Amino acid sequence: MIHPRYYEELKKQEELLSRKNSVDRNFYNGIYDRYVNPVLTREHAPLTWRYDLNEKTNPYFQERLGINAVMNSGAIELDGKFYLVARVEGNDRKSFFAVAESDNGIDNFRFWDYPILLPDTCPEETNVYDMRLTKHEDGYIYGVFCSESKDTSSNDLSAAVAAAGIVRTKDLKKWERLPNLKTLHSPQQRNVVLHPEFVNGKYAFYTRPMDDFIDTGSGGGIGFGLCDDIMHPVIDEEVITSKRKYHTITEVKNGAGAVPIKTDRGWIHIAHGVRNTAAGLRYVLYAFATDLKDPSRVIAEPSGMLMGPRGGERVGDVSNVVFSNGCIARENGDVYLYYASSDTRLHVATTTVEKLKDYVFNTPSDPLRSVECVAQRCELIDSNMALLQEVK
Ligand code: M1P
Repeated sequence: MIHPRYYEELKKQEELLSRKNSVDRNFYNGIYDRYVNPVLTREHAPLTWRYDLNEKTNPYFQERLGINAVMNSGAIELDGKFYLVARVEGNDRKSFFAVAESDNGIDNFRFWDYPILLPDTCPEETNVYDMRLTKHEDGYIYGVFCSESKDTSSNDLSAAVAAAGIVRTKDLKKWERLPNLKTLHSPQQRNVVLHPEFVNGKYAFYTRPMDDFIDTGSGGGIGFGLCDDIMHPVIDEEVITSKRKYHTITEVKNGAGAVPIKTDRGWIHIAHGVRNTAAGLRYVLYAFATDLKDPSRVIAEPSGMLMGPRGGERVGDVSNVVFSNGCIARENGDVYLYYASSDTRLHVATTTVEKLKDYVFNTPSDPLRSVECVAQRCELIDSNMALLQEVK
């Protein structure tokens, strides 16, 4: 017999899943809209993933395999539908991937019946997370994610090694696992993104060279490297694209986020930057553009953050974080940016390619010193004052 409580919980969940989302009218910056409700939370996980429904074996209807968080999600549009490959974290702290779909990209996301069971080709792999989905011009959809293993060379129980795992699919249902990416000059990798086009006939990856699991050490920023053979992915040389800089939002580290968006003026990238504070690390999103022919060459980098955690977004398992690894840019120019707040839940922000171009190419860059930042602001105030005077 099915436990009667199941039907009560199902009804509550159905209300959540069918709830309409709307633009948050309290927020305005002219660049993007935020929404009132998150698009995915732990409450969106199907009850069948969490409860044993059988009254006999679960008389108290207890959650047997709880879900702690749903966050950093890869995103893709297929045949007009919006798909997220979400990072779902169990109460056991292990993350896994699961597909959720929606017709409009802003609400009614529903998980498929089963999460993704990746081919188990890496016996040392303990945890997987943050998949970036790239519709590559070779015809496959690639998923590049962090594959984390224990660092057996260290006596520190928490020491870990991060590598870039690669899978590919045509339908988000059948997944083929490829070997992990090897970067010959960087011992660890996280936040790796596959560029959607060949560059000089090769597969191109945005990387994040790091010496250590948490600390990027000598890693200077977001890297870029080419690989000849996706079936044996090796990158020899990594060059730095968007650099970490002192006293900016990227001082501690940065990392590629969503797959770059192709525009007539360049590739637009949405990445994350991390700074340290007395309250711990603060993660924000920022944007930059790279050259169409040479996607490693930064051609515009607006000053500061594109998005920071606001209001309730600031609180969660890892507070003061916004993080994105998925964005959908539609044929009609609409852009859906999926971002997680505080490693707990997933939101959407909407904008357009035109607005992003305006933001990236017309926002001044960071002069890097307070005095010059004030001068930059005074210049803006001067021209506004003159304009206001003119219309008086
Ligand atoms: O906890 C914040 C984020 O930390 C990591 O990002 P980074 O590698 O730049 O430090 C990631 O593990 C990410 O999943 C997480 O949201």
